[in-house]
Amino acid sequence: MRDRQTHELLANVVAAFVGAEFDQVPELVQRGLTAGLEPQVLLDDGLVAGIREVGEQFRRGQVYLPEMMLAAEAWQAGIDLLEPLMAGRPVQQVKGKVVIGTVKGDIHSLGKNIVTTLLKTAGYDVVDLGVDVPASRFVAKAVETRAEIIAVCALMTTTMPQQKEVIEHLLAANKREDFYVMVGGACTTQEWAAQIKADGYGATAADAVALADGYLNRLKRS
Ligand code: B12
Repeated sequence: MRDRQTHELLANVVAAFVGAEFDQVPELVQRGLTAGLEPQVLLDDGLVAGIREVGEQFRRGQVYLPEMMLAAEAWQAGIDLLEPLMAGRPVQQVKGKVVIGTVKGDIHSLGKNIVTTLLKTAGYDVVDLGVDVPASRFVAKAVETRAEIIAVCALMTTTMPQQKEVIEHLLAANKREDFYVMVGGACTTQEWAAQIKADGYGATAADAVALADGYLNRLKRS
């Protein structure tokens, strides 16, 4: 059970996003850290929950693009406090290589960056291709760097088909069996991943790590 103080603080982070009190976000995150809250809890139940609420307001026409951009800045200010604590552990041995990016036509980067940080913390060598990445580039980079895993982010219904495109490029190059492909991002689902024959779907950055660990274990056994 979470104590009342923790519950209140996390609710305040979400409320700061919803109420467009963006300068309060880093202050509240810092207060949470000082009170001993886990960075992962502040991320999942504070920052992620808050920015998603802003997305909902945007969908309902209650806020406009400039507010979403300010929300993204507030998110970054919060992440800047959390990230050094999350990526603290030096990794002894590299587990495997992941090529990651956000698909063509899509410039959302915040989720991809979190997935990248957590994968790195978990011991993966991550090649981050950035945003607006054409399907062919995912494939070319994975081949070039001899990665085991391709992680494909898409945040919009209009750009989700680009995840399928990555798989089609692999098939066309006769390289589908050479890589595990995992997909994620706000609008994607398990059903979508199954439909496009991806190897996995994750709803959170922690899921991305669990999926990657599963793939690497399978490779070790075969
Ligand atoms: C912040 C934001 C922006 C910022 C982005 C800033 C940046 N540098 O990234 C700005 C303001 C620039 C922006 C622009 C736009 N946006 Co926007 N944006 C958002 C918002 C509010 C939050 C996205 C986000 O960063 N979430 C936080 C992160 C942490 O969550 P996440 O990305 O989902 O990632 C998590 C998981 O999904 C998972 N994950 C992510 N990737 C992967 C990959 C793998 C392999 C795995 C396993 C897991 C995984 O791990 C992450 C951490 O847990 C969303 C709302 C929402 N519900 O997502 C809208 C949203 C995505 N945007 C939307 C739209 C429409 C736009 C614009 C078209 C608006 C416009 N009219 O111009 C433009 C698009 C420009 C473009 N071409 O890409 C819509 C998309 C609607 C749709 N269904 O298609 C949304 C859903 C808002 C809405 N409800 O309408 N946006």
